[in-house]
Amino acid sequence: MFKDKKVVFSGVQPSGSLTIGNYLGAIKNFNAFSEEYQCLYCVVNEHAITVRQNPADLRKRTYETLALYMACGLDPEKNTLFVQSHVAAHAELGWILDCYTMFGELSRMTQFKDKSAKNADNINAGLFTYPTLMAADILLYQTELVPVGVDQKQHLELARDIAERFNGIYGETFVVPEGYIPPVTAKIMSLAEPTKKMSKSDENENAVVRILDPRDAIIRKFKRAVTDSGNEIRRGEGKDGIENLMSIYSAFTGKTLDEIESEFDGVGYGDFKLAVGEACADALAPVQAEFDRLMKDKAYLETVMKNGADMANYMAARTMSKVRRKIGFVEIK
Ligand code: ATP
Ligand code: LTN
Repeated sequence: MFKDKKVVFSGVQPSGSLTIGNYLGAIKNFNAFSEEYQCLYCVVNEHAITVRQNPADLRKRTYETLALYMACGLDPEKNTLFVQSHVAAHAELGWILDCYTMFGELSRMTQFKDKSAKNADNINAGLFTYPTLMAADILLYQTELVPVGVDQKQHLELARDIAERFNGIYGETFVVPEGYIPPVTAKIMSLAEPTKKMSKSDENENAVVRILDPRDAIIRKFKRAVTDSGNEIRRGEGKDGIENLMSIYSAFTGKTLDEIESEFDGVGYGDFKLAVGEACADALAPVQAEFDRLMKDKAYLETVMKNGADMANYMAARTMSKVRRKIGFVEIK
């Protein structure tokens, strides 16, 4: 059925309750590819354990992340939705690619530096090789396009380098993937520190708006968002906080940044923040309702996982047999 379609792959870690950064920077854009491409969207639970996770929470968030994919509009009939640990080939190819990735390359990854600083008591080897597992996720399916937020650009470039290196040694084996980074919402910033990325694992609850936050919490968090000492709703030097709110408002209403500047000409920060909070809460309400409905039916979620895993395993097996043959691993029937 999918034979001639190009492949799109992306993943989200079940490492916390998803934020509007995950939604606007990644998941919301996934829908656009479903007709034209063969899309695989993965819950990357193996990536999540690079930071210590409570087992019960990890299990629960795996269901939740899958349900959120669907609540955000991804139809499991049109997309392959699956869980990383259900396809053993991710870990297998991850190991193989470790052997074609340099220590120096991994040492330069900014996410590794950031996460090592945040988790100083647990700088494990998996945190260091996280990007080779991500390269394996992508290369396993001969992916052409990877929709992600801008924070993943460096990992994506490494995945391309690894693919090219492997192809250079063994001949054409992997498709070299391209990133798709959305124009306005590639990096939603923290509401508390608008020069920092909004991150689902942030300890400050006021810094993050979560897709599942109740309406009053969403509005309250936007009201408290850190801005600047000025009073104009426009882009500019030192206006990171306002610019971030403008991007969020733009994404939820479809208005351009120019339109927003004229709409709020002469309006104070307080009223603008309320408008952003309301637009965000309105847009998320149907997603939340659908999420609640889906979470009541675990059996259905498990059927989706199982079907997704079957399709992903089938596709991964084709790449793996090619890889093993090229490297010189003996295959037995
Ligand atoms: P963590 O805090 O656990 O590191 P995270 O919030 O960074 O998690 P990931 O699961 O690592 O989320 O990312 C899933 C997708 O969401 C990726 O494509 C990532 O680029 C995107 N994304 C994450 N945060 C943002 C953000 N603030 N703005 C835009 N895109 C984002
Ligand atoms: N590293 C990504 C999550 C991720 C991913 C992927 C994204 C793991 N594997 C493959 C795209 C393609 C992150 O967002 N931190």
